[in-house]
Amino acid sequence: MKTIDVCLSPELIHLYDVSNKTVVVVDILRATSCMVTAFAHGVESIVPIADADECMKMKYKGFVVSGERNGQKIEGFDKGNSPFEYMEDAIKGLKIAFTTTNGTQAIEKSKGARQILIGSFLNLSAITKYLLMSDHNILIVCAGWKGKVNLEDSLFAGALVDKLRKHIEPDCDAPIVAQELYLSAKNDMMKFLSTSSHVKRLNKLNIHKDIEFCLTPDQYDVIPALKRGELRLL
Ligand code: 3SL
Repeated sequence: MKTIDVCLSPELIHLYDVSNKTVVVVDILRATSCMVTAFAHGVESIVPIADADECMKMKYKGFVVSGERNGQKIEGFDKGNSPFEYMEDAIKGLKIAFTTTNGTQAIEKSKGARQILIGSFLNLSAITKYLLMSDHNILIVCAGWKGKVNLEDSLFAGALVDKLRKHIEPDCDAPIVAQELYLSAKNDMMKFLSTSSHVKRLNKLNIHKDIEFCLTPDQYDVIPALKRGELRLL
């Protein structure tokens, strides 16, 4: 039977052998939710970049530069990190260079994996279907917050484990922890997350509707995947 494991923070990734695994990177609030939304609205490709200055340089190569630090759009950048900025018709066909506080760092740290996919509640069923068909063991890498574990990414990990569990064996205890967390939160995830550190942080920026949207399952049937340093539709 295939196995599934959950890396609750990118700081723990050295404990896993990713070379033979499909890695699903998740940053529910809000990086991977934005990426999935952008592809669902016709973006051609996204280059995830860990460093903000490196990302800015991509502007001179014709890329739209997007992202945030500590939740706020970076000065001089074209776009920030709200999914609602990636729903316009004008984004069709764009090439975006993207940097975020945690999400793009988690992608960087996952490099070396057999395959890297971008997950969010918005494409939960699409990811589930794909993983059920694939032959490879799975690792969900939660972006967390600056190396620390967070609730929202752990909840997504639990939701995915819950959907796959009948067909896939947990490799360790983290998938069981995540699934239990999800089962206790699934009926009202907004309420469950109301005391989480990142929701409190984002509420200060007045972006309640982003949080609500990012927790909505199955809005889009797309899976972004990393190929030669850039994300494209699978
Ligand atoms: O950390 C990240 O990658 C971001 O998604 C954080 S924020 O939601 O934009 O604050």
